Amino acid sequence: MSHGGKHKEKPYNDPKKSSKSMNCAYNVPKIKERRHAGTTVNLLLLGMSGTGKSASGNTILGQKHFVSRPSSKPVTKKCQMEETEIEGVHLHVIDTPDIFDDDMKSSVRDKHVKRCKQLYESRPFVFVLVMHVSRFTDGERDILEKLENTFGREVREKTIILFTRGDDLQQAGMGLEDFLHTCQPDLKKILEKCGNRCVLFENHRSDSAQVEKLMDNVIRVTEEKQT
Ligand SMILES: Nc1nc2c(ncn2[C@@H]2O[C@H](COP(=O)(O)OP(=O)(O)O)[C@@H](O)[C@H]2O)c(=O)[nH]1
Ligand SMILES: [Mg+2]
Repeated sequence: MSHGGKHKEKPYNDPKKSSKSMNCAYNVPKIKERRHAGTTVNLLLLGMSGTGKSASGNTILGQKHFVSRPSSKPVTKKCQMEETEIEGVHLHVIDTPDIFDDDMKSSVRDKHVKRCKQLYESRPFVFVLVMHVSRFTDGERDILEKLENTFGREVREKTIILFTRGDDLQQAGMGLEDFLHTCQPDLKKILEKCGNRCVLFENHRSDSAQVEKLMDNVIRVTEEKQT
């Protein structure tokens, strides 16, 4: 997967449309005026181990910078920041370990949280909550509350949900909208609290439309923040 170079050249008003399966359930208004061109946005990838944070980070970067592999144990052990430029926006992509892992010592968790805060200190920043599209676990039911307790009340205004394994849906003949209409009430609530900002990724594809969809949401969050 390698579309990093392509991103650097792409203008904001790229009229390219994405495939149906990667559509966000709630239409994001196309931002006509890209006020953030030339600025830096910090993207913090958060979520449970194995959901695909590192793989999604690599998809965004268009290069395999983060270690991502199947494992019953957490693979990512510390926060790692990599940079790219997409549609004129300089992105700091920050991969994290699962900071809500019950097996993690609170002193270690505090260290990671401190590091995350340091990394996104320079605003604007956006939280990308990564979830496996076909697995909503008990540990994720109150994940938004945990994030708010950790990073503050503004989390919900700045969070985009990124569902991974888009091909699972496609193989079942479903689009993201179908999935969202039938998903668990607790997941629906999380989405609603986050302004229904969500995207679907398939990290085994180098489809740049999914990254463009994410960028639309990133810009939306950063613009909302400024008003
Ligand atoms: N099929 C498929 N596998 C994925 C996707 N995203 C992640 N994975 C796989 O899930 C496993 C865990 O991913 P990883 O990025 O390490 O998860 P993390 O612990 O959240 O960082 C890896 O084997 C990935 O290849 C996806 O979109 N589709
Ligand atoms: Mg990881």
